[in-house]
Amino acid sequence: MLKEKLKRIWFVMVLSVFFMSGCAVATTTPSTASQTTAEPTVISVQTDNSGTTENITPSPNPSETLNVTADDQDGDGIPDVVEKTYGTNPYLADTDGDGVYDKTDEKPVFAENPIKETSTTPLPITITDARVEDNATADHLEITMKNTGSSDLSGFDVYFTITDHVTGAAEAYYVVFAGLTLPAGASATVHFDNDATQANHYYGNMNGLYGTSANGLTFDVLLHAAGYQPISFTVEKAQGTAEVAD
Ligand SMILES: [Ca+2]
Ligand SMILES: [Ca+2]
Ligand SMILES: [Ca+2]
Repeated sequence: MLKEKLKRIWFVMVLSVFFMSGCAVATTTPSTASQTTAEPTVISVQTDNSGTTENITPSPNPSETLNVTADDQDGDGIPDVVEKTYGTNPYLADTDGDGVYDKTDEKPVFAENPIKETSTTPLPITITDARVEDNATADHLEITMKNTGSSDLSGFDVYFTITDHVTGAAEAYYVVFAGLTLPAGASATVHFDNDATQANHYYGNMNGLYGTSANGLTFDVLLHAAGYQPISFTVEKAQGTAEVAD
């Protein structure tokens, strides 16, 4: 009897070792499988990103520092009164938004277009109003847009040129609509009036053509949101007196 009992105990021990080693294999297999599936997920994300947008947001030259004083409100090294002579914005160190501060920018009021969007997905935006005069307050570039899609939109930026009808002089500006998210179905009005204390208000250069030329002006606007094909439209300013500076 004792011999039989010892045999059964030995048999149970052998079975236990067998199952334990089997379990070890079983726990290893899913771990290997999860690593295999994780790899293509990362690759597909990278592919999507590079395929939809190549937009570049310029940033100020890190080798330059700003030194704000009473006479130089934006700290770009050009006194406020001299900015008027230069035709640059005394409230903004980088008037044209190209990433180079006014003092060292060879063309401080002419930015190259940095919007390099490759997406062909239509931007679900309708421009319901765009004006550069007859504003409710002091005249400035003002754009009202409606999100006609079913998703919230963000990542807006705009590039616009201003051309003088008589002299042919031209300026070009790039502006990022920082902090602007437009919910599906909603409208928003953006202003270029230097009133940066209010939401949806951005900088506008009243020392440039818009504020100094009495000739008719054409604004060619390129509006973009990340992942969508940009839309373009034109706004005209009639011949008349120059707008009030600042
Ligand atoms: Ca300045
Ligand atoms: Ca400036
Ligand atoms: Ca600049």
